[in-house]
Amino acid sequence: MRNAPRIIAATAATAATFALALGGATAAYAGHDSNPSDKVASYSYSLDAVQPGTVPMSEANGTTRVKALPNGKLQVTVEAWGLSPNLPHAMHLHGVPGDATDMACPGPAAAGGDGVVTVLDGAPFYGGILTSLTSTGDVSPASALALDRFAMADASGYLYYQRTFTDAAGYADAGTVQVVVHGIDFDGNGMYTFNEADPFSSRSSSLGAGIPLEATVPVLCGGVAN
Ligand SMILES: [Ca+2]
Ligand SMILES: [Cu+2]
Repeated sequence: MRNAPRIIAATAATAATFALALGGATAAYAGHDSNPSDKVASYSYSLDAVQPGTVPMSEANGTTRVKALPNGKLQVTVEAWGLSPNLPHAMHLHGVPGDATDMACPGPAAAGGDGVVTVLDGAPFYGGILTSLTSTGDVSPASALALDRFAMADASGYLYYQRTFTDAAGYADAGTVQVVVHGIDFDGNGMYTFNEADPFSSRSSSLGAGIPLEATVPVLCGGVAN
């Protein structure tokens, strides 16, 4: 059965699994400050490859800007190069809800024995999902894997994303979130699928045996702490 091409669809069950596995960081920021005299806080940083160089198609790079606007809105911009082309890339604000805690990004050493930094390998570094950086619709952790609503890389692997969120989780801690971009088409077949003939594409996501590793594997991460 795993030989059959299976493109990951944005099922609610899959998304819920993803959010749960990452701690389901859904705590509300009910008390955040929307005082109109707040200053704009803007954080720009690089997005760096998290995988060992031996992982195919993983040497991307990028930049991001997280801007907390005084009206309670959060603007997130992501620009990346070298991503797997013509595919959507799940992206999230990761972190720890509540008191500001600056997390970090995993490096290649987090890969462990299997040679790949999986979502769960990275979670102790970047925390759970605070906000799903979708292009339209819901932005909660429940949309973590809603691949039909994430930005696509173009044919050259370039991706541009910008969205302004209202009451996004992460607003209160805009300086402590990590931006994580996921998805690597290891075998270059243009799909996030299982491919038993490929040593990487044959693997399951750390989030579930039915999900291809390709769809969820982190490729880029960045944050103020890094
Ligand atoms: Ca593939
Ligand atoms: Cu993520």
